[in-house]
Amino acid sequence: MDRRSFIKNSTVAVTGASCVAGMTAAANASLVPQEETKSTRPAVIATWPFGKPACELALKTAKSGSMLDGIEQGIRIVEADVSNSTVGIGGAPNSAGVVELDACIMAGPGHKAGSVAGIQNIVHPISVARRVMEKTRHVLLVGEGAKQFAIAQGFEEKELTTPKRREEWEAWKKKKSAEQEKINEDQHDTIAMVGVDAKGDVYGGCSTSGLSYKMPGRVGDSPILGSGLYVDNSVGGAGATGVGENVMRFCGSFLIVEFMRAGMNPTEACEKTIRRIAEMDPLRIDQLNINFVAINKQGEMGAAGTSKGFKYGFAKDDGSGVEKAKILST
Ligand code: SD4
Repeated sequence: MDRRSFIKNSTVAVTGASCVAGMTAAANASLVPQEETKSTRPAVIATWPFGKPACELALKTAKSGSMLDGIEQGIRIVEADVSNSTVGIGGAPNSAGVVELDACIMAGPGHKAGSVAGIQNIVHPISVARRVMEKTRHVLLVGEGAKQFAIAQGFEEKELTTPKRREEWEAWKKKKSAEQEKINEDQHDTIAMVGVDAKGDVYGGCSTSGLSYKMPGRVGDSPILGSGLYVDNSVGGAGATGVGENVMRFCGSFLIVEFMRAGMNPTEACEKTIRRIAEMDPLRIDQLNINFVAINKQGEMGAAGTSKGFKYGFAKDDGSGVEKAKILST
């Protein structure tokens, strides 16, 4: 059986089966003849069109150095862009007018990870997450502790709420009524990026200011491993953007990686995960606001989402670009 029919058959076997059956298929993952897949490594994929320049830099950095550096450097471009209202400096503040950032990074080799949540006044939370991974024996630092760690590591403190965002927040506060007090769920654009290097090692990172005007202290899926990002060096990686509450209750990125382990290609695994979430959640699929990107160890990439207009950026040896993701509405 060639790999294509093998995967098709595996997919049919998993589709419609219970989680337990899915995990049994996952346990049989070693049966997937992965060496038959044409490798397209190195390759990088990231959420949203702003992911394209980030992926281009990641690929270039990976080719001359390491994919881990590439992921960090790529995400830093987006964090530093003040015109981007959803990541890093210039990100939308919480309901109290304060920018609180979340980020995480994962390295496939050694299954290492670092993460920060609700960090204030630091422009590059992805780099702080990397320091947590490399310089501490912990995985996740939050709030003031994360900020103090960053300062001790030499990061500069900076005001992250730009005058434009302050103006928008003031306008939001003025007109907020009971109805409008709910968080703005349309304003969401996290960067989640996963890449595989020429050797087949998998890395990923994720960075966001979270949902705009969120409650102070609210943390979404982005810094939570298995939710906003997950990497398994024997399979691949996945990342999320959208309403974190609808991802983190289901370990969305972890589930995608498990479906890839069971033989699905990245797009099929993203789609299957969204359908699994939709089966369990009372919201309709088109109300979930969840979007995923994924890559497997061979460098095949894919994406699926429920937000109209969800796109992703990518870069590989034969070019880079922005593509529309598969959108599920029913
Ligand atoms: C969050 N998932 O904090 C993030 C926000 C986001 O696209 O992805 N926006 O819930």
